[in-house]
Amino acid sequence: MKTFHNPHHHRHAGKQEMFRGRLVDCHETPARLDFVLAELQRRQLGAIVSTADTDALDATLARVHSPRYLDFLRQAWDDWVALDPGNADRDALPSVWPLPNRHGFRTDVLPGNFAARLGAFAFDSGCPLTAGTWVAARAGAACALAAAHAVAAGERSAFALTRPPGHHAGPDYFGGYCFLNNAAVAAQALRDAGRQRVAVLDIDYHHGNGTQTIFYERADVLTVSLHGDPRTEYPFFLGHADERGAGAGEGFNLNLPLPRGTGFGAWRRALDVALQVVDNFAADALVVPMGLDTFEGDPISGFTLQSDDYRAIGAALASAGLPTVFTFEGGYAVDAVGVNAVNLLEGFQRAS
Ligand code: Q9C
Ligand code: ZN
Repeated sequence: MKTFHNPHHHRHAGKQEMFRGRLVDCHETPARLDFVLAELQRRQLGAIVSTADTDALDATLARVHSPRYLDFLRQAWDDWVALDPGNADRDALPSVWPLPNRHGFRTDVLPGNFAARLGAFAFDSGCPLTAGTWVAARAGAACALAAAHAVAAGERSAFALTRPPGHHAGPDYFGGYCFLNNAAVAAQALRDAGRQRVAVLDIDYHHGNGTQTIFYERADVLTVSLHGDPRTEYPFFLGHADERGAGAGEGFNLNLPLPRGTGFGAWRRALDVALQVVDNFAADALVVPMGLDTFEGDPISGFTLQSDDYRAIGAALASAGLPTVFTFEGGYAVDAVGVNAVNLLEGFQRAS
């Protein structure tokens, strides 16, 4: 399996995230990707290609994110520093929100004040935006695009070693360590390359709210997510079992929330349900937002999967028999994330 690796990923390195009234060190660090890369090299899974080419990216990005969000993100760092020259040494975190859809707060008129604009495009204060965020996120999305193109051209599978992650980023917002939705870019690129029905099967611990929302009213992209129940787990405000899609997309979204503490047996049964739904959809390509934060040792999550379980997950995903793009999402047990990621990919490859 070929890996498309983002050589600019380290330019996104947040210092601290707001958590329950305190600033704590960021969980989503460059070391995460470095561990995966080192393990891929050690186990020789396949060629590793550095990809930052963004020439073809804008057209795909424009199909999954709004123009005003992309404008915002492109300019965000300069606007942050213009707000206060001292900000050059500080990450941007939002501190005021319009509460869309509630209380009449408006988002149709964007404030001139950048701190306010930051809140209009963010849904949490745990996702620092830094000097290198735009460059890193764009190069990451370019990896997702390249992986989709490889699969569209006939490869059985490809791995987009994206960082920052993407599945929480929605049509016009960032949050949950995500800025550009890499999995949505891959799914859209597969559609644009002529695949008629694309399934997204999100196995990160957290609900893939961004991807769900981007495709919620579409019947050509099925979104399925297995995750910690949002009644107790981030992102809290989306990811319930009764969200089934809307309009033309009705019936084309499936959420399988699982309680905190879920182990591999129950998780694996939920995966079988997900795979059956993908099979019924008659997908001709699959995108897997691959979070490894379902691992027992993950510091911010609540499932109890073990390193060997990821091999079995890879094999189960291969049994769908579909051309498959993997994107790298969460996984914060830094010294295990490389082994867990490559176990899954190797499990897939051996079963293919
Ligand atoms: N102190 C992904 O896995 N809140 N994002 C965590 C921990 C946000 C996770 C709070 C978790 C976001 C891609
Ligand atoms: Zn996650």
